Amino acid sequence: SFQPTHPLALAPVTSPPHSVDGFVREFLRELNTDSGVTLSRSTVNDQYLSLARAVRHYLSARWLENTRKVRETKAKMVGYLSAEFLLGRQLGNALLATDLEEIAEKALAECGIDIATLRAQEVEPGLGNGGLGRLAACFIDSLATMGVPCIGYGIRYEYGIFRQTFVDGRQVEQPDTWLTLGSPWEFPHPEHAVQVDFGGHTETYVDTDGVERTRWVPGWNVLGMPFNYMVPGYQNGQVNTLRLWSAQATNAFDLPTFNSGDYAEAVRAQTFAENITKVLYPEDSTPQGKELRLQQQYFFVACSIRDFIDRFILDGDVTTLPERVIFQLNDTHPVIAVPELMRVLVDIEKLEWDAAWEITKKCFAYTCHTLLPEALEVWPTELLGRLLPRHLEIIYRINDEFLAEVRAAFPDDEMRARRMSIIAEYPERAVRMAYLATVAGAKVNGVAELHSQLLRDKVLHDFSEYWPEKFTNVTNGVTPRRFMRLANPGLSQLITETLGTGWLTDLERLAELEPYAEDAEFRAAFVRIKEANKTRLYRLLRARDQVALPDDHLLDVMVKRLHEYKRQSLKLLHIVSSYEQIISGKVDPSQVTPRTFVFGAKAAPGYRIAKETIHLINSVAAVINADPLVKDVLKVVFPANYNVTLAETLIPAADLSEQISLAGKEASGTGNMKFALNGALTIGTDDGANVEIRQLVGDEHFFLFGLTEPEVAEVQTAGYRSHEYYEGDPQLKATLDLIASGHFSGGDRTVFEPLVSNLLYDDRFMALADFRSYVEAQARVDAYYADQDAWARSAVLNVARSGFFSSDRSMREYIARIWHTQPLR
Ligand code: GPK
Repeated sequence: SFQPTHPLALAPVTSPPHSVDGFVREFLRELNTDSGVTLSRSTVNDQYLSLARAVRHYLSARWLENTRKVRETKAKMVGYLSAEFLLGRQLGNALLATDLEEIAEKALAECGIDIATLRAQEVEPGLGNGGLGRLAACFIDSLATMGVPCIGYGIRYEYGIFRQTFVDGRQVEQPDTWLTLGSPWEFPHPEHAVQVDFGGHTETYVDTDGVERTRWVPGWNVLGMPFNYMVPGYQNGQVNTLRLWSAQATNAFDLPTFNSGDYAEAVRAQTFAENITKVLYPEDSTPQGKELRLQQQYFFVACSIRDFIDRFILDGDVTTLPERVIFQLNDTHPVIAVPELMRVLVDIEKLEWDAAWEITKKCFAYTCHTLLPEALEVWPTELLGRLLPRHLEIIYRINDEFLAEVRAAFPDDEMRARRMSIIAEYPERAVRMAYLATVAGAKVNGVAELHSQLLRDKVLHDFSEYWPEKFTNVTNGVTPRRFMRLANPGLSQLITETLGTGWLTDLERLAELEPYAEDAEFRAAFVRIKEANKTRLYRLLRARDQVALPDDHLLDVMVKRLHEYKRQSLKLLHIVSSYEQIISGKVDPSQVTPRTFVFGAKAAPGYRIAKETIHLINSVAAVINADPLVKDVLKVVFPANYNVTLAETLIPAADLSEQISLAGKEASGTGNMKFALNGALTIGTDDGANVEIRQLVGDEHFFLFGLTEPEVAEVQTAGYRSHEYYEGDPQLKATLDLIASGHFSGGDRTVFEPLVSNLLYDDRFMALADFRSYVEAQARVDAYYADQDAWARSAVLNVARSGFFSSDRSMREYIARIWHTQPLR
């Protein structure tokens, strides 16, 4: 410990002056001192990095102060454990949080630099696949904005979600090299590295106190290096931390081997260790059960639990953990944290099993994000036992004690005990991670009303019967700072001019816009903003994808991961059907509402049908866009590499939001909320949070179609034969026949045969069953859009009635019903 005497060293850390001059000074100091270049010789990248670091200076003081306060006051924290944080670009958010947007723009202008150029230089950290990872990013933004102490724990993947390119209309994946030009937002802390063990075996021994205990004798280990990121609250001086872990070898190389001249062999262990955090698995909702993925999962939660105890339980009394932290399990990916905490408490801290279990049950809560059976992770005991032998033993014991309870509560119901077992026996013995999380978690929640209901009634039915009070719902939300203020400055300004400030952190205040839906002047201003957002999007797409788009079309957008249950194929059937009706002469093009359809979607690299669907979308786009007959009325564009950055330009421009999953399959959806908040109308099924959006905005302002979840269940029980829908609906038949004919594949009938066959003979997600209802709803869209005034009124009402979908509200519900934490005073 050291003894400073200089007054500056004794004073609290301060922020630089909030002025143009002050900012210029910070920027130039970074450029000259840290980048080591003069302004005149600097590159755009030098300037971007220096700008980012200059903005950071304005957050440091509050960050250090917050961290100190949490330690000192022993405030209870949220530990948000997530394998994914899909952050999006950081610069805009940091400038907004510090209220430096104007100052920085002027300061850079005085240095001869256009800040827009520097903003465009940032490569977004794509450390997530889709909704689940983006939700984590929204949640930590809201917690910081509400001043609730939270530490996000995750993985610093060296390569995030792949960069998507198209070659001949087919998806080709490129590595996401987000770190190569520098990473100005992170603070590495090698001195806080944590050792993580794997493999080996367990053994019992008699401890010094005479008690027989178990110990794990690991086979190998790696180091976890923390990288900290600031999570700034919106203009409130609060800064929380996101800590992402990177794997490193404990021994860089094997010296004897190195000395013997086999250099490659000498560094093999290093390569092996560093593989753990090399790349994000690009499967969304379909885990592949790969050993490296389990290594990733254990790696980051082991680091995080050790880290939390070392840094926040300063007196070493681990029995106080439940007063200091609640670890939220973002899906099953971090659930191995449960046996890990038990191992730490029992084997290392030497607590009795029962005492450790009481603590553990209070420290975790579990959020489920899916209803698809194939998305529920199970780990074969063979694999888990080989990688984490002690953890498997602990899981067995948790399960034994749990099943003993169940058998006591339900004597003579052995089937129930088997159904509820954490260990599945078929098709191989495996650990059901969702069950482990449910048994250990203080609370279990779904992510929208319908989803939570289906969790209770179906996926976790036995558990909800046994512990009804454990189950709760928290409907997802999105951060209005990024998805309104940053993405849609025009609309945000109009709202502020109308309502004054304050709505961005109190989004229910959007309800005050309701009367303005009847105000022609307000509607006109709203429509002008929508048009400007379209122009901005089309300018971007021209530069980015070399496509030119007409600006007088209805803009119809479907952006989300490519997955059969989300039914991009149903959207395609609608487009092809509109096209077919024109080229076959059934409909005159002059009768058609001009539409531009935009898709954005990445497919998991190994997901064949998804990739073929991408190929079909691109092929349909190529044919339609080149056909003079439909030139003024139909356009289809599929910009490659949909990501958070593109979403921020796309969503504010949309007129129509496509939320067309099969009812009962989309847990919540969050894109649906972003569109409504930006004044798009939704065409959607009764699924996920669509249900709540429709209830709030009103049926007249939402285009509902499709089977309901109970109807889906009924049709499935009766036996679904998609072929019958094809036979029974001439329009559907003509549509599928056109695809099958080779019209979109240069006459080659084989190219899309698998897709067509899949729809005709399997169609697991019932696209054909919903086709009729969907095209009818689309006809209602066309008719409604013809009345531009009515449409604008509905769009305004969508904004006014969507305040509920702020992630601030989601966080308030987690706090009240699950976490029981307090804002930092
Ligand atoms: C659900 F199971 C998963 C998954 O692996 N990845 C993922 O993004 C999504 N999700 C759901 O599909 C969405 O409905 C939901 O809004 C989102 O998680 C956030 O809860």
